[in-house]
Amino acid sequence: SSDPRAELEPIETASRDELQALQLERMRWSLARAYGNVAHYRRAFDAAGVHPDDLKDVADLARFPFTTKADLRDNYPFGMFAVPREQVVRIHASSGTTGKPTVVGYTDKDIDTWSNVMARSIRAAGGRPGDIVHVAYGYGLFTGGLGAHYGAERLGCTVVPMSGGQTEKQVQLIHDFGARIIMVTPSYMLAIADEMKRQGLDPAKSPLEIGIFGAEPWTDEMRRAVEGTLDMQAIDIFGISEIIGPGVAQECIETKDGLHIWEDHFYPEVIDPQTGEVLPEGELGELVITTLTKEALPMVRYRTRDLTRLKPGTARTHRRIEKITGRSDDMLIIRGVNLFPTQIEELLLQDRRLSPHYQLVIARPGHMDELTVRVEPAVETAGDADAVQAAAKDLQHRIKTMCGVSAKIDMRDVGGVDRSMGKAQRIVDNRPK
Ligand code: ADP
Ligand code: K
Repeated sequence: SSDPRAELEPIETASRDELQALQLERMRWSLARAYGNVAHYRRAFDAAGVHPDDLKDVADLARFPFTTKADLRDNYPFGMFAVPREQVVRIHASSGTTGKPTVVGYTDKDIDTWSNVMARSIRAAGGRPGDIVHVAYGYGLFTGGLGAHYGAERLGCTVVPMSGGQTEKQVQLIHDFGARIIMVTPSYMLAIADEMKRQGLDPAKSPLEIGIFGAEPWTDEMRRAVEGTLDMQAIDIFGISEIIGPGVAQECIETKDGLHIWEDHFYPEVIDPQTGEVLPEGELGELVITTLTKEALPMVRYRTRDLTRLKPGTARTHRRIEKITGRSDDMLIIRGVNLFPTQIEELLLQDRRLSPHYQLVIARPGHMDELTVRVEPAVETAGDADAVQAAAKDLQHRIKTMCGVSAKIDMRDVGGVDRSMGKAQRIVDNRPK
């Protein structure tokens, strides 16, 4: 049908009252199972002096303790599971830059739930049964590839399970198969677009109409650049392995303004990261999520460390989170000034002489941290040494005036900034450990 809203699931447009009644019922179930089946939760609830029966209203959730990544590490690998290991049909693990990975598990029903929320997400992004969906998120322990894959299949699409890497082949298959939708990190999309140009193809003429981009922060400037270069819609998807993987929240193609968090499965709160207090809707803070239906790995008030604010729903009544441009872990403090990598991304995309590929290198040659921004010129500018030098100088100046930080610019040749096939590594920390 021509009206995409005609295809919404009833729960997507349920009234707030209906949704909240469902949330309360499911939250009770989830807290009781966490308390009954997971030693960690029993200890934590007891220590906080709360019991699942204390939950009379969804707002009572604020009395329950938070769960953090450290809790998952302490219970590595399977200690947080709420079902016998034999009922776990799938394991994934999130990267974790240091030490042990964070392990997550799914029952058969969890995989079904995940497929459904991912199908709903792809549909909200404009996907339809019959579409060819090219999945360039990595397959494997990372949740991106298989999450996208199961969701696209559930929606009734034709899935191309390409995974990350083999960039030349990505380009070939996108064109030969006529993919309408690509699911990939925004940073790797840029690398694929560069490869199209290298092969003499005009990215705007590619068959792609919709990109479902997530797994890393990206800015509205990046959205405009990608939409312009590839003549496609760039839509944001948010996920986190501990909660389920991709498909926790999704921007819809109708508004492209904030991501609906699928509240029938994931209950959001935004807290003050310092005090832990729940903030009123609309205020900026740390996103905390409680799973309402997960069997294998219930998460109670999981601290995502992602910074955002809650906004009301639209035609879809599920509330939205504002586009996430920073995670507290990625915040640099350079001589007392806070800086998120996406602030640099924004500046780069405002200058046509520069490419959007970048990394922030932190070193401590003496007592103070020093920031070097590693960038490269746009292909069109690379041959003009004076223009490149001028662009570097302007960038340094704008970083100082817009972000308040003094930075050196390390201008590389085209292709000189490391490309990632998945999540971009924006920060290179060379400080002594
Ligand atoms: P990790 O990155 O911790 O190894 P995950 O693969 O589970 O593990 O990644 C989840 C994190 O990725 C989120 O907490 C968030 O920081 C980031 N992320 C995922 N999707 C988005 C998005 N659309 N925008 C910004 N950040 C995102
Ligand atoms: K196109």
